[in-house]
Amino acid sequence: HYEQQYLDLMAHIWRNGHERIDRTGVGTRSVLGATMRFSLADDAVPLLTTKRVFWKVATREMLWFLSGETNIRPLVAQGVHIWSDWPLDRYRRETGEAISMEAFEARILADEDFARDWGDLGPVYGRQWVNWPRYEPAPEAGEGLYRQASRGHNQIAALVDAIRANPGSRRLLFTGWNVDQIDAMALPPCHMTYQFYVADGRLNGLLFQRSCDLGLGFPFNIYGLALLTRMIALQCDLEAGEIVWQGGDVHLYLNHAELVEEQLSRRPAGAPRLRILRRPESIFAHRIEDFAVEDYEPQRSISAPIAV
Ligand code: DHF
Ligand code: TMP
Repeated sequence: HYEQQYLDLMAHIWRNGHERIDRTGVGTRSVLGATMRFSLADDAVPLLTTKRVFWKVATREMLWFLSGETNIRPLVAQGVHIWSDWPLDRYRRETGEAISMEAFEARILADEDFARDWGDLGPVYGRQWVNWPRYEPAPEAGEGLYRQASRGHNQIAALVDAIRANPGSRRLLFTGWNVDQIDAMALPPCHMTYQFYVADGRLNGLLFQRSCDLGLGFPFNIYGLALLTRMIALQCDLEAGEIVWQGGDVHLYLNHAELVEEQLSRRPAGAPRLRILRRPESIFAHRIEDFAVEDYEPQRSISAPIAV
C-alpha cells in the first residue's frame, strides 16, 4: 500500500531519529533527507487511511494560497482554523492580553481593522506564489533607484504558461523562499519549492519541503502536492503521473507519542480517488465545490498538539 512508506519512515524516525531541542521548545526526533513517491494515475490521491485527513480543509488552504491571501480572515470565515495559532500567539505576546482562541477568531471575523492589524501572517505562501515582489526603475527618485512595482510576479500563472509552451523544460518550478522577506514571515515556507516534469503526456510533480512535521504537517502537504499537480495538469491538458516528495529536516515532535503509537498499530487500506468536477478558465478560478474525494474510508482521526 502506498501509505506503507509513510508508516515506515515514522517508525524509523521514532526509533532512530536524532533527539534535539527545536525552535518551539517541544523537542523532536529527526533525520535529514527522505523521499516518498505516490502515483496519481486514475485519480489516485495519497490521502492517509490510518487516520482521517481533513482534505477539504487542505483544499481550502490551497485555494487560499492561490488567491494570494496571507490573512487568516478568509480561512476563519470558512471554519478553517489551521493557521490561527500563529497570529494568536503574536497577539498574546505583543499585547499581554490572555485572550482565548475563540474570542480572537470572533474578533478577526467581526472587526476588519483588527483583522488587518493582527490576522496577517506576513508575506507567506500566497504572496510569494502569485505576487512575488518585483522592482522597477524609479528614475524620478534618482539615478539607479528602484521602487516596488504595483504587481509582482505570478509564479503560478507563469508556470502554467511555461508547461504549455515548453513541456520539456527543466525550469518548471516555483518557490516561496524569498530570501529578502523571510524575517517578515510568521513562518518561513516549509513546503518551499515545487518542480514539474512532463513525460509521455503526464505531468509529474516534486516538492522539496525543508522542514516537515511528519505527524501533523505531512498529511496535508502530500495531499496539497497531489492537488496542485492535478490542478495544473487539468489546465495543461495533461494526465497526472506521479508525485515525488523530498523532505529536508523530517521530524516527529516528542509530544506526538500517542499519535505515533496509535498510527503504527493501524494497517493502511483502500484507494481513495480525487475527482475534479469542473475545469475553470484559469487555475485561479476554482471553487471548493469543484473537488470531491471518493472511496475514502479512513480510520478515525487522531488529535495531537501542534508546536507553535
Ligand atoms: N507548525 C507545526 N509545528 N506543524 C505543522 O504541521 C504546521 N503546519 C502549519 C503551520 N505551522 C505548523 C500549516 N498547516 C494542522 C494541519 C496543517 C497545518 C496546520 C495545522 C492541524 O492542526 N491539523 C489537525 C487538525 C485539522 C483540523 O482541525 O482541521 C489534524 O489532525 O490534521
Ligand atoms: P520551523 O520553521 O522552525 O521549521 O517550524 C515549522 C514547523 O512547521 C515544522 O515542525 C514543520 C511544520 N510545518 C509542516 O510540516 N508543514 C507545513 O505546511 C507548515 C506550514 C509547517
